[in-house]
Amino acid sequence: MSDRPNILLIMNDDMGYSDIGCYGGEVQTPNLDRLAAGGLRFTQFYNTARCCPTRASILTGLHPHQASVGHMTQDLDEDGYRGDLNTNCVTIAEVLKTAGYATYMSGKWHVTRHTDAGSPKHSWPRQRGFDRFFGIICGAANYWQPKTLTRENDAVDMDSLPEDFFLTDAISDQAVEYVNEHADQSEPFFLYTAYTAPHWPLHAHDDDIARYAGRFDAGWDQLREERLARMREIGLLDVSWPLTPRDPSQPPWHEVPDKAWQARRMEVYAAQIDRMDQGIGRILDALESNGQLDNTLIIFLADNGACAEEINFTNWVQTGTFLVGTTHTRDGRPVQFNNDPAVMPGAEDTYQSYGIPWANLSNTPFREYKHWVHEGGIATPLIVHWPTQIRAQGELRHLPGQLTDIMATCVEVAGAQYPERYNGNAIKALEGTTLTPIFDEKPNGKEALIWEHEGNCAVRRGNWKLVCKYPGDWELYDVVRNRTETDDVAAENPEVVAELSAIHEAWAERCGVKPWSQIREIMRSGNA
Ligand SMILES: [Ca+2]
Repeated sequence: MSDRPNILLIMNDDMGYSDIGCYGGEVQTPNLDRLAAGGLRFTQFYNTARCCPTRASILTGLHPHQASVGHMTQDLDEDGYRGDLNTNCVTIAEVLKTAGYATYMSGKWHVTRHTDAGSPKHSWPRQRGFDRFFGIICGAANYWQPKTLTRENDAVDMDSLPEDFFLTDAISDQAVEYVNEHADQSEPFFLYTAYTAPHWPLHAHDDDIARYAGRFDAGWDQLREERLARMREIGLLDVSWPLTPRDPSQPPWHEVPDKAWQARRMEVYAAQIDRMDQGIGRILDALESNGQLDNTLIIFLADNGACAEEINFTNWVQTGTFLVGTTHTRDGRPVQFNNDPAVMPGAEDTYQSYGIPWANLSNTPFREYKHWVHEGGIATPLIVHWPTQIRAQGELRHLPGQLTDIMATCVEVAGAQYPERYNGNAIKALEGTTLTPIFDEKPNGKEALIWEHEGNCAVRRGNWKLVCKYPGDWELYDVVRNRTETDDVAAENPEVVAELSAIHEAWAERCGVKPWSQIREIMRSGNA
């Protein structure tokens, strides 16, 4: 086996900053905690607020719009918004293949608008650098019968799957199989494992849910305080940063009428993450038994902050505008869609989300959620584990980083060359900055971090973060003094606002970001 490391990139879907155990949460994640204890936890790493843009950015080392996935997977008539990875970018798999890596993917793709089995597959995993693929091409999926389940380039027939098929387990099992199949190969591998958990719907196994029975009965107010205390003790947060207030749309816990249903929502969500962690444990076991655990760079993160969407889309299902999948279980029972307190979520015949109040807990101590670029939308855990190169164990790293840095890091540790041309096409310059200096607690020279999603914009440079919630005004925070964004100092610092907003404007121009009003009009008019 080569001295160059294997790379295992694990990303999950719609999880808050502080859900997992080693970031202060209630969810039992012994395997992620083990990686954290044997490696590093970044406290200020950022995704880009939503599934598709994040996946485009992490795969390519570019900002989402540069890869033509500035919004979701619709063609919105602008180059930055084609909903389909373009040919002026390369994926990590494409680059590492040129350096002799074997490349595998298990999980959710979600960077193409061509999702049907009969549609063009030029931007499917196998055509974008992966030797092997198993997973789903689209987003949000029923865990027992996911849409667009695909092996290599072919649709998987649900009838060919065992009765107890469950997507989280299938993603884990496939990753284990790749690791084991690769064991006698001489080249290193890149394995991208993209879980859909804990994205809605709230689907989990009874025995996993049972482990959390009563764990959330204290309610969101007390649990947010408890998390804050644990996070401060771990050192993730400066003790001077105040906890953000409870989401103003939500009642205090003591006034909540449907406490049993509310608690159950969070129990199922916790069980979804727990199940993923169990699978990660099996992948780590496979690496270990093949003697590959120490020389594998393992990176774990979430694709966006906790999701506050309250599911109520009966009409969408009926009109087919939002294809949540089949309306019946595999054995023919009708699925009860929507967040209905009369229906306890978790089973195959339910389809719910955990909603605003629990997303608010998931993102403790921050405010806002998936979609927005305040800290609750973009702050993610990032665990890095690589014993042969990273001697520090259980330490925290506070320097900031962004998704584009993952490509830069992979290119460096693999000894690969990021190309200027690929398949005859000019490739846009890499935007990321390698994280390896930060592994050794040294600055990596990153100048600014910049975001845009649905008109929500942010720039972070030095102590400052300029951020707006569309269509609102710029807010300015000193993130060293006030990372929880409770003290807006924009009015006192007009020159900083002017300087950072100019940086954002120039970046938007360079990366093909269009005004959200224009993009939204294209979506509304149906001219896409
Ligand atoms: Ca997501």
